[in-house]
Amino acid sequence: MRIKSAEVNVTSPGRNFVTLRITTEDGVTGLGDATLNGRELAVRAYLDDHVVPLLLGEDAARIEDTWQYLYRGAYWRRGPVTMAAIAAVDTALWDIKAQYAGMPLYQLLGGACRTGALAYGHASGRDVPELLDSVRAHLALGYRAIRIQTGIPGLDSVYGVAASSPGGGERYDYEPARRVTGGGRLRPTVEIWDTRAYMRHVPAVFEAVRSEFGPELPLLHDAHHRMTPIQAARLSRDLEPYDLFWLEDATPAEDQEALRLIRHHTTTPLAIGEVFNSVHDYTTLLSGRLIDYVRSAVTHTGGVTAMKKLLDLAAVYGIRSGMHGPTDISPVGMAAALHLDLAVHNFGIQEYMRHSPQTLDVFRTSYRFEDGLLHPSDTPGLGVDLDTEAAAHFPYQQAYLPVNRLSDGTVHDW
Ligand code: KDG
Ligand code: MG
Repeated sequence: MRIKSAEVNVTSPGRNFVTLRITTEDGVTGLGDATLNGRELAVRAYLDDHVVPLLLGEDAARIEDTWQYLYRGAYWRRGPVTMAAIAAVDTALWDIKAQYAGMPLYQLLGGACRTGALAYGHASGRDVPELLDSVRAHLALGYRAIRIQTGIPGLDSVYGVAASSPGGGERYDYEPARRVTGGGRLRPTVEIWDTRAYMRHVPAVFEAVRSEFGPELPLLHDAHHRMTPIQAARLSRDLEPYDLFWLEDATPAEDQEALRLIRHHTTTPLAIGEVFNSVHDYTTLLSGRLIDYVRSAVTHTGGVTAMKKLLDLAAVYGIRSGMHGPTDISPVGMAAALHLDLAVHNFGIQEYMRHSPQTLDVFRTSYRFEDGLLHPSDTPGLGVDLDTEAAAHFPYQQAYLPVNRLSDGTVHDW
C-alpha cells in the first residue's frame, strides 16, 4: 500500500475546484478535496511544493500517523491553507483504505446510524413573493428543510440571494466567486451593507414564510457574520416566534465569547464554524455549550480524521453536526461529509447545494438525494471519480468572493 504518485488537479467546471489524487503502487486511487474558495492556488502550491514530495513511497495505510506528521511535523499549525491541504491528503487516504477493504467509507467509520442524512437547500428571492416561489420549488425538489435568504429593501445585492430564478428553481451559480475588472485589474465585487435595514426586514420575511408554509417545515437562516453580539441577541430573540432550526454565523466567528452574550438572550438555536479549520477554534463554544451545531466541513478542517474527532468532542456536550455544503465544497468533499453524516451519532443536518451539470460531468458521483435525505451510496471508498480529461477542458479562472462595505466605505464583516 505504498504511495506511488500524488497529483493536484485544478479545474473550473462552473467554479474552481482543487483535488488531490493519490495512487498506490498497486493502482488504487484516492481523492481529497482541497478547494479554498478565492484562494485555490495557495493550497495547490502548499500541496505541490511541501506535501506531495513527503508522501511518495510512504505507507498509504497509516492515516493517523500521516495526519500527525503533516500537522505537527510542519511546526506551523492550523490556518485555512494548511488544513485544506491536510484534509485532502487525509480524505484521499481514507478513500484508498475503504477501497482496499471493499467497503463504503461509512462502514470503516463505524457503520450507518441512520438511513440517510437530512439535507437543507437554499431558497432565496429578491423579495418575499420570489422567495415563496423558491421555497415551493425546493419543496418540489424534495427538500424537507430549507434555508431562507432575501433581498433587503434599499440594498442592491445581498449575500445568498440568487440574481433571478425563473420559476423559483435552484440556481447553480448563486454566490459564486466572481470576476470583475476595475482599472484593468481583477477585483472582488463590492456589496453595500446596512445591518439595521436587515434586522428590520428579516422577521417579516419569516412571518410570511411561516404563514404560507405552516409550523412544520424546518427553516434556517445565515446571517454571514454581519451583526455585533448585541444586534445578534436582538435578532435571535425577534425570530423566536418562527421556530428556526438554526441561526447561522450571527457574529464574526473567531470571537467565541460573542456567542455567550447571544445565548444569554435567546432560545433560537445557533450554528457557527464554516470558516474554522481546527477543533481549537471551538473549545469555548463546545465546553460552554454556546452553540447547537458545528458548521465545519471535512474539506476545511483537516479531513475525515479531524472532523470525526471534532464531532466526537461536540457529542460530549450534546452538540450536533451541520456540515458546510455549498457548491465550493467539491463533490469529493461532499461525499466525505456524507459518509461521516451517516456514521456519527450526533448528526444534525447536512447543507446540500447541488453542483451544476457541468461540475458533475467532471466529478462522477454516486451519492443520491431521495425524499429529502442524502445517501453516500455503497460503492467502495468515497464513491466519487474525477475525470481528468473532462477537467482539462475547464482551466482555472481567477475569481474572488465579494467584499462587504458600509455606505460610508468602511469594510464590514461578511
Ligand atoms: O466560500 C464561501 C461560501 O462557502 C459561503 O459563503 C457559503 O455561507 C455559506 C453557506 O452557509 O453555505
Ligand atoms: Mg454560511
